[in-house]
Amino acid sequence: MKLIGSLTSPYVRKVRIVLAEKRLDCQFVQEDVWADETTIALSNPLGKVPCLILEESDALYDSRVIVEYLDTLSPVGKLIPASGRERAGVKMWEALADGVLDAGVLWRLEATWPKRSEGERSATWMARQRKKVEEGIAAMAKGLGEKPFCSGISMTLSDIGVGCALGWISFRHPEIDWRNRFQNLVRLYDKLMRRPSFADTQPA
Ligand code: GSF
Repeated sequence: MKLIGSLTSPYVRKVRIVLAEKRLDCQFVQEDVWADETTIALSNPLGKVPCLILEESDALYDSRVIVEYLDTLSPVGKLIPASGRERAGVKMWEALADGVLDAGVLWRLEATWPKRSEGERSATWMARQRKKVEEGIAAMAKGLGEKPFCSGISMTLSDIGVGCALGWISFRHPEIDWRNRFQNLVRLYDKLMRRPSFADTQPA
C-alpha cells in the first residue's frame, strides 16, 4: 500500500495515525497538491489528499473511506465499532471533527490562497467558517465532558479525529484559543500526544 499525502494535512494525519495504531505497513509518498505540476488527479479526480493506492491503479479516497477500510485489515486495535448506535456514534464524532477541519480549511484558503486577489476575499465568508470552527470545538468539549475518551472506554476513531482537528487548528488558526477555554480537550489532546502515532505525525 502507498499513501499519498502531505505532512501538514490533518486528514492525512488521521490516516497515518490509524496505520500506526493498527501496525499496518504502508509507504508514504509526499505530494504538494497545490503545485501546478501535481499529478494527484491521476489517482484522485478530486485532486485531494489523502489517497491510498492499493494496487497499480486501484485508489481509495477520502480519509473516511480509507480509515474505515484500514480498520477492517487487522483485528489489532479496533477503532470503529462493528454496528449499531455505537458505530454511528463514532462516525458522528469523525463527521464533527472533519466538519471543523473543512470549515477551518475554507477559512484559511479564503484568507491566504495566493491565487485569490485581495478583492476576492470575503470577510463574511471567513466569519461564517470561523463560527463553525468555534461551535464545533465547543460541541466536542460538551460531548467529551468528564469522560476519558470521546466514545467508550478506550481510544477510537472519535479521539483520533478530534485530536487531528485540534492539532491542526492550533497549527493554522492559533487565534482559536481552545486550550484556554476547554480543559477537558487539553487533557484528551495531551494524553493522545503521548502516543507515538500522534507524536510522530504532529504538523510542523
Ligand atoms: C478532505 C481532503 C482535503 O481537503 C478527506 O480526505 O477527508 N474530505 C476529504 N485535502 C486537502 C489537503 S488539506 O487541506 O488537508 C487537499 O488535498 N486539498 C486540495 C484541493 O484542491 O482542495
